[in-house]
Amino acid sequence: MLKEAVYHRPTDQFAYAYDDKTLHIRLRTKKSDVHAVSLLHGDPYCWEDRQWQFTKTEMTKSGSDALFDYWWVAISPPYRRLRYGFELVSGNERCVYTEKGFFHEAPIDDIAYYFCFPFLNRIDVFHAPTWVKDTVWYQIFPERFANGDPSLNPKGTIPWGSADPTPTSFFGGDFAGIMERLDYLVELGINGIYFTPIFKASSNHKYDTIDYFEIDPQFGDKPTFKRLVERCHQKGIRVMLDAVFNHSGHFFAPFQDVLKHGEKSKYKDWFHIHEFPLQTEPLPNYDTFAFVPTMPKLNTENQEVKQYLLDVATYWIREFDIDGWRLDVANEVDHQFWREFRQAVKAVKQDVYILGEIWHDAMPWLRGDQFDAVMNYPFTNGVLRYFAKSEMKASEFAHSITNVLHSYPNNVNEVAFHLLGSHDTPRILTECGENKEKVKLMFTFQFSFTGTPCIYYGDEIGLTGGQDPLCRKCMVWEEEKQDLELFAHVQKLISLRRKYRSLSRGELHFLETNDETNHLVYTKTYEQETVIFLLNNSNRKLDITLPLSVKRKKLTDLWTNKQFVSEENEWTVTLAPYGFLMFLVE
Ligand code: ARE
Repeated sequence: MLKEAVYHRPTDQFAYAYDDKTLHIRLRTKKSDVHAVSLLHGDPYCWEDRQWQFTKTEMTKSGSDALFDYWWVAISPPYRRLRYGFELVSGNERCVYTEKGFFHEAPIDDIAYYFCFPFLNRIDVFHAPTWVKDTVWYQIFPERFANGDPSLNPKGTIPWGSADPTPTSFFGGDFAGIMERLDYLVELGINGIYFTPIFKASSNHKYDTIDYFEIDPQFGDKPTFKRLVERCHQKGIRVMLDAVFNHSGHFFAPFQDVLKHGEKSKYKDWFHIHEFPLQTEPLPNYDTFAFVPTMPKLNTENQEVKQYLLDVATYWIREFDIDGWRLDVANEVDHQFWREFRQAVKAVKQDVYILGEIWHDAMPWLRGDQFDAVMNYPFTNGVLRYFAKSEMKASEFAHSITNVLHSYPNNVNEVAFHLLGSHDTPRILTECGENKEKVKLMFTFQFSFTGTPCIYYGDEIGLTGGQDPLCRKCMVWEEEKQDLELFAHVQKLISLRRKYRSLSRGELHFLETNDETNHLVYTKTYEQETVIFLLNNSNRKLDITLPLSVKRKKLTDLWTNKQFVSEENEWTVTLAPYGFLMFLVE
């Protein structure tokens, strides 16, 4: 047994409260090294004759990645407190792993050896709004979705779709246009919209805020936005806005005041200014987003700034009944601000969704005191590398997904925000070399995955484009230019996800990954429902023999609704190039 690879820490994704009564405990061991793990657990105060009394519960292997196996168990300690260790078996080697190291036998004379989950206090449990589990998001970049009121067009607006976008071009997208197109979203099956920033700002992307309490005039006004949210809610669509609290824009009044009055400005501590007078050459002498002089970083540790931003966050919920906040550059704002942000917005709307933009491991923000979820770009990267760019083999993809799932507690995974692309990444059809069959397979995987998926506007009808700003082309509304077959594919996936909860929930198990044929077989199981997925990520027709586990079962092809009973003998199915099958297994 490679003891150096055995890892547990009584926190984060290794030990957490799944709900108010249940703890999940995980352990990591070297891949294919340990073949049985049991949890030795008991109440910290449960002694008899000066000997600690523990129970032994078998743990289950929940997955493997390239290097490790992952083991887990759910425990509901009667008194909501736990001391525990692990018994590991590898071949004929058996040992006990505790916080104080490895032992041949479980020490029972002192629980100080053992890991401790001191107490399961309800207020510490990660709670996210459950409605997101049934939400399919659609990300709208308002400047490029639909121009419904040309009278609002900013100066220099060019005709809709008349040219590739540049960092400074305007095409006149607005709320009126979005309002006109809501039924298109309902037809697709969308029930959540994530708007990139809509507050008054200078640029076409609005991430350089001038006024956090005003709607940008090119989009409309507050009454129009209020009607838009009401109309969305009437159609069963939730609304999430983009909070740019890491930095403001250059023309944000407090920054303008500092530019004008320098050290005498009453706002000088609203920013991170290194020295006066302010300068932007050769680099800004104040903190900014990236090195962008027109995006001065806000000092969110300053009480006035904090109060101002918390007023912004609660204002748009209280006055316009929005349902969520996506937090821009969330990883560069201090944790204390986010803790107070969560308290403030949840006090106004208990089930508001808090989504952080973090592109890397985000465990420090997902402990229940800050975010409900993050934009799961590690998921995105794995999916793009396997399906779009063929940079990964099937087994590597399974390992990457397993690694993503074991980076967070299961209750975090259940509300995670999954995206294939966004306004910051090239279009998925472009990433797939304009092979729409690859895009369809990517969508199929995305909509079979637990969490809450998001479609970046236009991906469902085959928009193309490279890195920002080319990934922000105007939405195409002429049906003859839309890929309606792709639309229908996405629409059907959404309807299946609505009908079969094992798609939006439940455990994923990879049954087969074949690096020669590049196909995947995996199941999603939720309560009594199991769906098996077979994905052929290759340009060749493929015959696959169904795994033994589906023998003598009734299978319903969810795409065609055909029913099959798998025979005694081997049962083979044929997948088209980039084809897939999904069967309900009964
Ligand atoms: C534009 C160009 C840039 C150019 C910049 C120069 O796209 O290439 O360097 O102008 O001025 C907004 C606009 C962008 C604009 C940017 C700066 O939408 O068009 O850039 O402002 O003016 C990192 C951050 C992540 C951030 C991305 C862009 O971690 O938070 O960079 N995303 C948010 C928004 C953006 C927005 C801003 C931040 C600023 O979603 O739309 O940009 O408010 C790796 C790293 C990530 C990195 C990612 C993308 O994956 O892991 O950390 O994200 O690449 O670069």
